[in-house]
Amino acid sequence: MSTTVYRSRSRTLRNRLLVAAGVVLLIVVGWLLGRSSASPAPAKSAPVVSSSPSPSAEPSPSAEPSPVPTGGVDAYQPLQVEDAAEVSGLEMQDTEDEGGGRNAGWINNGDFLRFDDVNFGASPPASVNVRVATDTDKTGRIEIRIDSKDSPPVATLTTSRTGGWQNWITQTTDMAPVTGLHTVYVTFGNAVPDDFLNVNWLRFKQPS
Ligand SMILES: [Ca+2]
Repeated sequence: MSTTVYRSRSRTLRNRLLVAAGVVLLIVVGWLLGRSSASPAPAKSAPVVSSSPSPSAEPSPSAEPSPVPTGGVDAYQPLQVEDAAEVSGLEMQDTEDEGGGRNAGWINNGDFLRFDDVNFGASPPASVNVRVATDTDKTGRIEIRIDSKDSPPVATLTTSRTGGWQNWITQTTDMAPVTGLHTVYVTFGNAVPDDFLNVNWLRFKQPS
């Protein structure tokens, strides 16, 4: 009696499990069918790979010669102080120098000028000219620095009286080699706080 009951119960349980498994199977099949019809066929949507050559056929970038930077401001034309991208501590005034324009005046210790994108080209300058005037007995320094106003100077000039604040002379000094595009800082130094210099322009010179 009890054996029959157990068989009967186990058969009922097995039938229920079969029905449940069938339902699950139907759900899974239905989901798979819906998924395959909703998603685009990968083969049709795959992008066409271009007929570009294999990477090994392309020239290696390191094999190319480094190009000379183009653009910017020509280092071998006068850089007028009035065209500086930044001036610090000094003021501009109309100049009495030949060619007219403006000059920087009231220059004292710690003042500077900044010129952006100065192009020295592929071969470096040998020297730099700076157009100056001063009427003080106190000497001072003009220093040319590259890319940072705190970098070591590539050129240094010492200034002394020219005979008047509008008596202009061109001073020249040799400089360390610089090529390519750079920010140029012109910094001014003096042992005393007094104004010591006027500057009209500067120009880099290639070897003659
Ligand atoms: Ca000028």
